[in-house]
Amino acid sequence: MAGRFKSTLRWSQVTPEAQYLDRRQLMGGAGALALSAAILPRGAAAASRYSTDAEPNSYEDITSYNNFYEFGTGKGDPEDHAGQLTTEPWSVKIDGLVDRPGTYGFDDIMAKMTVEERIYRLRCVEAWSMVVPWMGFELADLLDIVGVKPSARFISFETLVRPEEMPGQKYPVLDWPYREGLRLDEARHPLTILATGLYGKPMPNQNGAPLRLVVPWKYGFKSIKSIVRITATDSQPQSTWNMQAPREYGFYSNVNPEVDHPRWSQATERRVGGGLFSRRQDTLMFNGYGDEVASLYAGMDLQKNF
Ligand SMILES: Nc1nc2c(c(=O)[nH]1)N[C@H]1C(S)=C(S)[C@@H](COP(=O)(O)O)O[C@H]1N2
Ligand SMILES: [Mo]
Repeated sequence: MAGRFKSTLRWSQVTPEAQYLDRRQLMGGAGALALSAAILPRGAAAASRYSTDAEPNSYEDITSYNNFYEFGTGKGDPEDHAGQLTTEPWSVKIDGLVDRPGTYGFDDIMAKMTVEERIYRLRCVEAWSMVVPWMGFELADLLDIVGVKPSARFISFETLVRPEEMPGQKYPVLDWPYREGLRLDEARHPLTILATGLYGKPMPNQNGAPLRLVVPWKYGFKSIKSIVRITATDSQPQSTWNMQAPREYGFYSNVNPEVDHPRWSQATERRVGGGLFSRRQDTLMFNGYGDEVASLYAGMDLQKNF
């Protein structure tokens, strides 16, 4: 049986998720393990459960149409300028309410993590979207390694500040460093990953090398790039776009077709690369991840907590 499948095949192409779960339940522990080990590398089998089977955008689309204001505000600026960013060596300072604070080398982190493919929808607050085959690991796995103290309620993130290599940082377009934050339960959710690559390759600089957050049910700006600091805190952290325009960008920023941006509708989106005459698509609540994440917001007024 093994020979029928290429090792690069994604689980989502082999069998739908429901069938996969059924089969696992039917076969029970040992049998299920043998099956997945036989036909797929470890990572690919694990990737399946959370990946969409929507067609990914091309590598070209994903690496040439970017938001990364550290390199300029144009969609082509990151591709033009991010090549000059030095990403080796790279380290991440992990501090705040953690048991093992410290400066962790990127390679040391990678040595402990299992990287897998996650094909996620990405919905920018500007009302365009893509489908990206990320490589990465669950943020929760890293949080477990450093040990988050019980008093922590939020995780905050910061991007590198290096104006010599990030020409956009020579101007006060945003209040550098770019900052983002999540509630601890959002940070620990299995859909939340630290991405280290895409299309099976290391992360292109314009997409946030070497390490960027991906939170697929939130607007794209929450998915902070080129992270150098992760902090566990007991109070809601500042976040860049929320500081910039609090009426327009909330702390939560969950994708929500029913809460319009003050200056445009969020009901529909344009899939990048769809061609000039392609129709706009309906935007889905929580970007289509409601089954997985709606419970995180039970009882909350999402019009107020936008
Ligand atoms: N540091 C940093 N992270 C960032 C941004 C940015 O300007 N700076 N832009 C955000 C926005 S608005 C989006 S839509 C996504 C885009 O990710 P992509 O270019 O990989 O598609 O990155 C997010 N992360
Ligand atoms: Mo965005």
